Amino acid sequence: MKIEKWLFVICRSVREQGASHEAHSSQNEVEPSSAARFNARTMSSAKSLERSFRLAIERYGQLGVNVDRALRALSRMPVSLHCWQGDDVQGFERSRGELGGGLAVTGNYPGRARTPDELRRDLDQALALIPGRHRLSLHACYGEFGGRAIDRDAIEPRHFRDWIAWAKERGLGLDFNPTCFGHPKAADGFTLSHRIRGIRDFWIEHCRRSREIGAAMGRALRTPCVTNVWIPDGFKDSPADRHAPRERLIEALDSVFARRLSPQQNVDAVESKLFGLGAESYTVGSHEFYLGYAVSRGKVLCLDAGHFHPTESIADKLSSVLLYVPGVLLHVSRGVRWDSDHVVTFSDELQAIAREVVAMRATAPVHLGLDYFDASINRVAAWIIGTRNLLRALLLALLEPPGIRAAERAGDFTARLALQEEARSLPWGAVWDRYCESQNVPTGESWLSDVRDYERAVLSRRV
Ligand SMILES: [Mn+2]
Repeated sequence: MKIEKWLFVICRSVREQGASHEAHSSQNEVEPSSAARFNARTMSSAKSLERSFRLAIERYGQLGVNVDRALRALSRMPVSLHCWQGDDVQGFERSRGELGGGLAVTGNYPGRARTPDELRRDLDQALALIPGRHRLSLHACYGEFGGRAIDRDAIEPRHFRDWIAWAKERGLGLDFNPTCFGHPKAADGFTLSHRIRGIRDFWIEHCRRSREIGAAMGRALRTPCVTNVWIPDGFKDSPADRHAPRERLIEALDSVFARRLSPQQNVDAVESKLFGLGAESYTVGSHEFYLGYAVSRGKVLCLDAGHFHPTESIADKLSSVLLYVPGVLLHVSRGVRWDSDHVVTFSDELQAIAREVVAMRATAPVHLGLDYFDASINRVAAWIIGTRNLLRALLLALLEPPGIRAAERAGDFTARLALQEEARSLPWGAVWDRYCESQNVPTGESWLSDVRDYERAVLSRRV
């Protein structure tokens, strides 16, 4: 894109930013001074931002990188935000037991969303500060049941009507997950592989219905819903029989997936895990189990960054598994010592994952999702920090100088390493700022003051 055109886009974006921010402010009862402050800030920074961007285009141009193409590619990479960050995985069922399932949310920061409307409002606030158009991943326990006790084997698409309407209005896609934890029938740590047939059947019915709900979402929103099955099943201590639960799980999954659904509406994914709290010795749905299942049944494989040994990276797995499975769903997370679901930071690991996503995206679909829950900080900020980091890492990968690959192809590993390291300090931050501007969201850390305003006006009143 020519510089003059970029200037035009910057001016337009500054205008729209002011307008959209004001509209947003009244909707969320934020003081008007925030919008004025935002406008002044944006106007004064637009010029220096444009200068930096111009220099960045020049520098990347010298290395054969087309910045414009990278930005267009980034705008076509939706990230599925996980609804459960907003309320500590509580959901909206009438009665709710212990979270269980080997999961644990830590922290007691005030302002947790307690109703579907509060959660949607928080998501609107987060999405207003994240560049691009994205998706929302819902768990089954986030249905709207009108105060009635609807058990998991009785959920229907109508319980997600308001979520679908909300997503449609905003042009967002939805993804879905059966909730196989936090329920009396999961209290002993087993669901689809339970030794008692009646309990297995209960969870099979729940997962079947979840797929139908996913298809209803995909149909209504005209974008396939990725419905991801994860179960917590496992033993605290060494099992006497590792084989039988896995045989039962295969049979149960085959029942869940028996009905063929249109891939235009619903895409099935399966997610493995290494261990969970209380299931330290054995997990029925291990990586090997689900890799084999996904390959033999043609399912999308979900790779969660926190579900492997601490030194094992999912970045290296993409190029292998995509040789065999029709697609991958990534659960981008950050384990610290264990699967602790910390907010995603701009780590080497994240950059490695994003690099592989970009490298593999032409080969097979890679669906991007987040999966973490931190209740010790502002929950809206947690969404924004994690999502902006993933997008930033994807941008860095899209801006990778082609000389790195060329050096490898030529067998020049000295140049490969030299160029890889030099690429770290290229002016990609200016390109990121430009992207935020063009998508009408704040650049740099200025989004934080919007979150603070929202915290004062909305979150702090939830007592
Ligand atoms: Mn996950």
